[in-house]
Amino acid sequence: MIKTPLCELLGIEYPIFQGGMAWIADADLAAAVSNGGGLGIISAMNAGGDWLRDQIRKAKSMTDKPFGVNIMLMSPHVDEVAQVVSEEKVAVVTTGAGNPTRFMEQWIAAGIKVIPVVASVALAKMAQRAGASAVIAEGGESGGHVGDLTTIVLVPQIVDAVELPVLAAGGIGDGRGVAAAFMLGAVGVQLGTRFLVANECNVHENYKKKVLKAGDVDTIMTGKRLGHPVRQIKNQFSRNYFKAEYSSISDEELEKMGVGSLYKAAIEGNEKEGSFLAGQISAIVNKEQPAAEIITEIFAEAEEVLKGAGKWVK
Ligand code: TUI
Repeated sequence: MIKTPLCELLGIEYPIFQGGMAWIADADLAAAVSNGGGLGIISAMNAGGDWLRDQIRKAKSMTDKPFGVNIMLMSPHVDEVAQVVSEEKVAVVTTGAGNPTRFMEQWIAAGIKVIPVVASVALAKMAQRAGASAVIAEGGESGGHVGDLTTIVLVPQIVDAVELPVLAAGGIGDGRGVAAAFMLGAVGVQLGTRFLVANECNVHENYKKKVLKAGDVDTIMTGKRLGHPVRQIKNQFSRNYFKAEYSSISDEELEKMGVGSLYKAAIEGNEKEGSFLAGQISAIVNKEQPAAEIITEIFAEAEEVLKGAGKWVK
């Protein structure tokens, strides 16, 4: 059995979060992960407050276990969804793609545990000062909006920089990854890509197929020119976008190219025009299975790896 301080902090059985994937992580997936003993997370993405409130209430009806909401700080509705999570008193709020400190006092006053996703030591320290309960150190192997540093480099630096529990994210897809994260000083992990192919995940079947089929070099990073680097699976859209970044088109036109592309991927399954955000670990994600089984399988593997971790020590 693997137990860490994160389990006690949140009242969860396994120290694992499901990443808050925009247009993908809804109440069905979050409840399945929480019922499986991890922490399920609903993504507030670019949605409005009413949609989020419905999803939170739906998840509450599907599980008695704690779950979280991920707030994407670049969302045009960020103020509204920040208010909704306070009113609904969700157990945990994770944040991404920005600095959450201006909202943290409000969330903490509502009894919410705030766990920001950070891609740098500076933001981790800021989160600690603002009252975070833990931080998620996410390396650039992950899907979606990514920072510069890799997980293996970022996690130990964040562990050294803060006194909070640290979760590792980015490039983790099985028990070996979990064991490695623990070796770096993390006490928990967050996985997105592996949960994307869970049976309970409502993302379009074509999206799941793309992740299941992807090989080692099948993701690409786009968006650097506009300052929002994003990792996604190579296809017609991402290749064209990548090329456009190095052409003479204006920033405005480039920005326009990306609008609606994640919706096209996640909801419509449009293989050519969609933006299929996924992590580099897609290459080892090869089967669709229930969320609860993903969790038990990963932790059985991690336990084996960790038990054997001393084998080279003579
Ligand atoms: O946020 C994520 N992953 C995401 S957000 C997203 S939606 C989106 N789509 C297109 C473009 C941009 C966003 C899809 N995937 N992960 C957590 C994360 N946060 N990774 C990197 C960061 C980050 C980066 C810069 C956090 C803060 C930051 O700057 C902080 C500051 O000082 O403002």
